[in-house]
Formats: sequence, structure tokens, C-alpha cells
Amino acid sequence: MLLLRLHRVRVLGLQQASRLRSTLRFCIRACSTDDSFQPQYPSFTYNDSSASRGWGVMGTLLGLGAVLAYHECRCRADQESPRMYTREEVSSHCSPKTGIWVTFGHEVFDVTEFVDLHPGGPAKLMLAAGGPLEPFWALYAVHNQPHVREILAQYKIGELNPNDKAPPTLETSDPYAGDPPRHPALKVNSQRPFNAEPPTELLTENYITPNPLFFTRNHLPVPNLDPDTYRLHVVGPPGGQPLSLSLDDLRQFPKHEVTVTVQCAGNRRSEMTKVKEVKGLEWRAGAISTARWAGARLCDVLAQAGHHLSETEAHVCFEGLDSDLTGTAYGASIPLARALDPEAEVLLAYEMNGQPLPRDHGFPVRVVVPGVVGARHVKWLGKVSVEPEESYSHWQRRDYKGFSPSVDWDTVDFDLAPSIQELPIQSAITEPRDGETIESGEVTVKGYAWSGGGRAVVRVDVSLDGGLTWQVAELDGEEQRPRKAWAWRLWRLQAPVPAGQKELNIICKAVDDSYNVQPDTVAPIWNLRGVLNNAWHRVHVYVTP
Ligand code: HEM
Ligand SMILES: Nc1nc2c(c(=O)[nH]1)N[C@H]1C(S)=C(S)[C@@H](COP(=O)(O)O)O[C@H]1N2
Ligand SMILES: [Mo]
Repeated sequence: MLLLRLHRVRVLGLQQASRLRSTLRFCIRACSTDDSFQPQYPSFTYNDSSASRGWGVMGTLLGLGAVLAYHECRCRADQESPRMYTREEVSSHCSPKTGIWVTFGHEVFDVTEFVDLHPGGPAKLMLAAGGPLEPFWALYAVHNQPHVREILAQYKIGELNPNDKAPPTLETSDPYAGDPPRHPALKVNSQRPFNAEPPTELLTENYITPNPLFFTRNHLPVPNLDPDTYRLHVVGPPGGQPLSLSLDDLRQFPKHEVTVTVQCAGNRRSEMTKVKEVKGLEWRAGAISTARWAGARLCDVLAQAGHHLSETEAHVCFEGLDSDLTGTAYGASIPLARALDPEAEVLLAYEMNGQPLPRDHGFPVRVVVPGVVGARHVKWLGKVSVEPEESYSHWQRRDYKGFSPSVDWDTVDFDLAPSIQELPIQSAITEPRDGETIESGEVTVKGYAWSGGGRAVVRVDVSLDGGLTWQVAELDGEEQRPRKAWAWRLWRLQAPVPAGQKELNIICKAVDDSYNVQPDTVAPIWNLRGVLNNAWHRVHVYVTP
């Protein structure tokens, strides 16, 4: 009886908590893979003191209920030895049908009943269903408090079998065996080579994408490079001196830092596939991320090697140190004029959000070309040269190009289309999710908007009625510099749900400072490779009556 009452206190407390959620914003801290908590540009702060008082009361109630229930649970645990589970058993409990289990340390919890009470929302908790909480809680310091651990303790059902070791590592004959470990929140499109995007629920939580969540697009195995012996080869002009630069040599150049959004040309390809089949990975709207990059400016390094602007057309070619079985490396190029323009801020980056580059993102050095398609941001950079023609790489000449919708694989002539460089205006909705059921009353729509070539986002229009009427969203994130708007704007619209609506067709579209707009549908921009999808982004949701 006492226990039942306590349980109700707990549940009521949490219901109150979820009602408060809409007025509360938390300081979400991002961190690096090594688990050390590192504040990074928190975009959310407490903004309502009465709400935090509410949490104080709630916390006390919760705390009391939790401590007593925890005590009860401990007594039970003392009486019997804990039930043992394997990781496989835990991972098979990942839906409301099977029940939802998670692990923390060596303990196993059945949190099925807690999912709908979670103050961070059920969708976020479900990202950890069937597996460990640690990688997720490392991203959200809010869980690093005793009362959170106490709530969790109430759901304990047993422990991990100590004989069940962590999953075996890949075979050594596998060329991908040396790939780094990855964050389990990433939605994997291909394991070998590794291609993955953050879930949209997490993508726009932070203006700066935490390194472990930054989307990853690899064409080949990740090379394992020794920073002490690493050298960057810069070919000199005819008669000039080639450079062979160590990491320390690169650090001698003035350090330049810039916030840049990287987007893969295949972002939102999955919507193109719905029109007609395309060749490529099924990226949703998460093949885009933003980081603060630091390194030497490419123009400074090229100048040191004796290069200067030439009268004739010229290109700077980049080669990665990742290669396939035939020894062919990843490669790409950009026009020399962009590379030499100090205002274009092209970097040879060795830091990402204040850390050395993670292995997946090009350790120890990558190119960052602000405003330009991801494919030119060559990772694991080994060689830079200035050539009269574009790179001969497959990825420069036989991929990453756009075509008319009627061109197919029999008629395509890759030589006729220019390689993609600056990307067009883009935007997408990250919240609510397609197919979700939302409460009537008020809806919050969130998303990102970005344009290539340094063009600033000047407006984001949102429609709740399939495009009949539009409301202008509020732009968050850093102010953009004219002609150097290299990073995205996050945006949000809080609006009443039109009365009597059972469903909403939510759309977003952005405008850049050249007044470029997005096309309304995918079909007229469909292309056989599925690149450059920037059609209006649409999300269909249901409204609870
Ligand atoms: C069974 C597992 C979990 C438990 C028991 C739990 C518990 C909680 C509690 C008690 C809070 C409120 C904390 C406070 O303000 O004092 C909270 C907030 C939050 N949790 Fe969790 N959590 C779990 C899993 C997760 C996961 C896996 C994620 C992310 C992927 C997550 C994301 C969040 C976020 C973003 C908030 C802040 C909510 C807001 O801003 O309104 N949680 N969680
Ligand atoms: N060396 C090398 N560089 C590369 C790639 C690659 O496979 N190898 N992929 C490119 C592509 S297509 C994209 S979209 C970006 C992705 O960068 P990220 O993985 O850091 O997000 O890296 C580019 N640079
Ligand atoms: Mo890409």
C-alpha cells in the first residue's frame, strides 16, 4: 500500500515534469569521445526561474519517493542474488511490445513504464533502448545527478552476466577492422565503408554538432596515421621547392578558426528515391553538421610553396591517405582562385571543436572548404598540388555532378556537367518527426537552414497547412557575416495548432541573401545520382483530439 502510494507520487511528479518541459530549457553539454564533459557553446539555458522552482519541488517529491523505493529495491536485492542477463537478451528488448530494457554499468533495467514519463521525451530515451545508457548520458550532463540515478535504480531487474564479454571485434583480415569505435546514436547507412548520420532528434539540439554525432561519410577504410611521422606533401610550382610539412610545421602557420557547416551532396537522397530509384546511400536529412574548425589557411601554405594566382585556369588537387585495394586514394579539387583567396578561409584543419580531429573526420589533417560541398573537404590529407585541370579522381569527374531528370545511366555523359562546388539553399524540419502524433494546442517546429558560397539565410517560411499559408520562423544561432555565412542557422516556430485539425502537413523553405529559393517538389530536380535535393521539406503529423 505504502509502495503503491509512493509509486503514484513518482508518476505524478513526472507528469508535472513533462508539463513543465515546454517552458524549460536545459543547459545541454556536449562532450568528446573520451567521456570528459566539455561545455561547448550551450545553446540552451534556464530561462524561467519559476519553472526551476517547480523542478525543485518536483525534485524533492521525486527524491523522497525514489529514495524510499530505492531502499525497498535494495532490500529485495539483498535477499536474493540478482538475475543474470546476456547483452543479446537486453538488445532484444527494444520496443513497447518486447518491453524496453537498458543497461548502466553492469546493471540491467526494465524502463518500459518510464518511457512516457521521461522529462526529455520518449523519443530520446528510445535511442538507447536495448543497449547501454552511458554514450547518451555522456551527451546530456543533466543525468549526472543523484536523483536521476535513483529513478533508474527503481527499474532494476538484474545484472549483465559477467561471462558475456563486450561484442567481439572485427576480423583482422577485414580492411575495416581498424576503423574507430562510433557513437551508438548514429543512424548507420552503411557499416563498411562507414556512413552514418545523427538522428534528427539530436541534430539541431546544438548549434555546434558534438564531434561524436557529426555525420560521417567515408568511401574507404579509415587510415591509421601516426601524428609523429605524418607529412603533408605540397608540390611546388615549376622550378620551385616542394614542401614536406609535419604537424608541427603546420602549426607554425597563423592559426585560423572558423565555424563551417559541412553537407554531403547526397543529403535527403531518401526523398528522391521515393520519386524514382537512384544509385546511392539512403541519407535522410542528417548528412549535414556544423563544427568549429581550426588550422592553417591553405592560401598561406600555398604562398610558402611559391604558388600565386595564374592567368590561366588552375585547380588545387587534394589526395587523401585512404585508399582502396588497388591503392587508389580518395581525391578532389577546388579552383585555385578560391584556394588563394584569404576571404574564402579554406583551411588545412587539425582541430574540430577544440579537439584534434577524430579519426572518422580526417585525423590528423583535412581540408575544410567553407560554402562548398562535403566531397571537396578531403580528409586524411596527404598531398596538395596545383594543376591546369581538375582532379582526375573518380569522385571529381564521375560522381558529385547534377543532371536533367530525364538523363539515365545509358545516356549520362559525366564530362558534360560541371563538378558540384558551392551548394544551393537548403532547409529541413528536425522536429516534429514525420508520422509523429503531437498534442493539440501549440506546436513547436524546429529545423536548420543553410546556403552554399557564404550566402546568408535571410528567412525561413513554415506552413502548417501544406503550403496554403506561411509563417516566418525565428532564426537562432550565430549571426552571419556578409558573403561569409559559412554555417547554418537553426530556426524554430511556435504556433497554435489550427483548431479542429486532425493532421498537419508541415513544410519549410528558406531564402538566402541572393533571394535564391528552394523548389517546391523533388520530381523536377530528380537526378540519377540522387544529389542536390533541396526541395521543400515536408513532415506529416497527427494531432491528438
Ligand atoms: C532510462 C533512461 C533514462 C532516465 C531514467 C532518464 C531520466 C531523466 C530525468 C530524471 C530527467 C530530468 C532531469 C532533471 O532535470 O533533473 C531527464 C532529462 C533529459 N533526458 Fe533523460 N533519462 C534517460 C534516458 C535518456 C536518453 C537515452 C536521452 C538521450 C538520448 C535522454 C535525454 C534527456 C534530455 C535531453 C533531457 C532534458 C529534458 C528537457 O530539456 O526538457 N535521456 N532524463
Ligand atoms: N579522404 C577522404 N576524404 C573525404 C571523403 C572520403 O571518403 N575520403 N568523403 C568526402 C565526402 S563525400 C564528404 S560528404 C565529407 C564528409 O565529411 P565527414 O565524414 O567529416 O562528415 O568528407 C569528404 N572527404
Ligand atoms: Mo559526400
